Amino acid sequence: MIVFKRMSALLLAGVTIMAAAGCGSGGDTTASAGGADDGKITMGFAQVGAESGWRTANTKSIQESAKAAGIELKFSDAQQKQENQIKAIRSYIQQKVDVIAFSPVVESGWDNVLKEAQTAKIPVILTDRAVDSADTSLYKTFLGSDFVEEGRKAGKWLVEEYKDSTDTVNIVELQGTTGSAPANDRKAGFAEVIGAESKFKVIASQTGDFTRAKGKEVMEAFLKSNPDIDVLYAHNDDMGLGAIEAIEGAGKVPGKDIKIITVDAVKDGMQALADGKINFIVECSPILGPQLMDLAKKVVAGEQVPARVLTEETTFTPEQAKAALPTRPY
Ligand code: GYE
Repeated sequence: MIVFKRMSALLLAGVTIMAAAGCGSGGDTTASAGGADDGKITMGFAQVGAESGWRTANTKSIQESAKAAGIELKFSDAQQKQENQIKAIRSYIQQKVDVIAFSPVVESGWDNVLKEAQTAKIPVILTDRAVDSADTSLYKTFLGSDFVEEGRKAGKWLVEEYKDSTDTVNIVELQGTTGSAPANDRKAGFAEVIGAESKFKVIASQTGDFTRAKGKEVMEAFLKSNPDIDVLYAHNDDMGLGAIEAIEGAGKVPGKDIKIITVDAVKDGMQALADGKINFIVECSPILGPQLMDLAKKVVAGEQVPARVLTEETTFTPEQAKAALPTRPY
C-alpha cells in the first residue's frame, strides 16, 4: 500500500490545485502527491489464461509495461475459469494491493467480488473484456476493444466479397468462449451486418473456446455434417488456424473452397493470411499494457479517468498482411 491512498481529501485537493497552478513536479502527481518514494504501486492482475497467441502477447505487454512503469505486478493465470479469477481477486484484496486489474473470462457473475474490492477501497480496472454489472461504479474504467465493431467489420468484408452473387452463402461460425464479451459481441456485430441480406445463412455456430485444438475439433464436426460450407467466420485467429488443419484434412483448400475470416491479427494468423489460407483478418490489439499502467497510476492517485478507453484497430487483406508481417511485434 502506498502512503498516498490514505491521504485526506483535503490534501488531495491541495495537490490538484498546486499541479494546476504549475507548482507540481512535472505533472507526475503520483510521485509528488505521495511524497512517497518509499512506496511502489502494487497491481494485482487476474489474467484469463494462455488460450491464444493474442493472450500470450497481452500477458507479455502487461508484464513488460508494469516493469517499465515501476509498478509491482502480482500476476495470476485463471486457465479460462471464472472461479480461479474470483479466487485471485480475493487474494489481491487480502494482500491489500493498490489496484486490481483483470480481464473477465465471462461477462456475468462479478458483482459480489467487485463489491468486496469496493468495500476494501481498492480500485478495479477492467482490461480487454467487459462485465455486465448494472452498477458501473464497481470499476473505475474499462480499457479494451469494441468487439461489436470488430464483428461488423468481418460482416462488411463478407457483404462486399459477395456483392455480385445472388446464391446462398453458407457460413459456419466458430465462437469464442461461451459467455465472454468478445464471443457475444463479435457474433452480434457480424449478425447485424449480414442479417440485412437473406442470402447469408449461418448454418452452424458453436464455441471453439478461443483455442486452436477446439477450433480444429469443431470444424471437423462442421465439415462432417455440412458438405456445402462457403465461409468460416472464426472469432479469433487461433480457432481459424485449427480449422485450417481440419479443412486441409478433409481435402479442401482453405481460403479458396472455404473463405475464412478471423479476428486478432497475431503473427501466425497474419502468416496464414499472407499465404492465402485466411482471406481477411479484423485486428484486435493485445498491447494494452502501457495504457493500463497509465490508468492505474491515475486511479491510484485519485484522478478522474474516462469510463471507457478504446483501443485503435484496423483490418488486413493478404497484401496488407504481407506488408505488415516483417515489423509485426506479436
Ligand atoms: O480475441 C482471443 C483471446 O479477449 C480480445 O481473447 C480477447 C480475445 C482474443 O483468447 O484470441
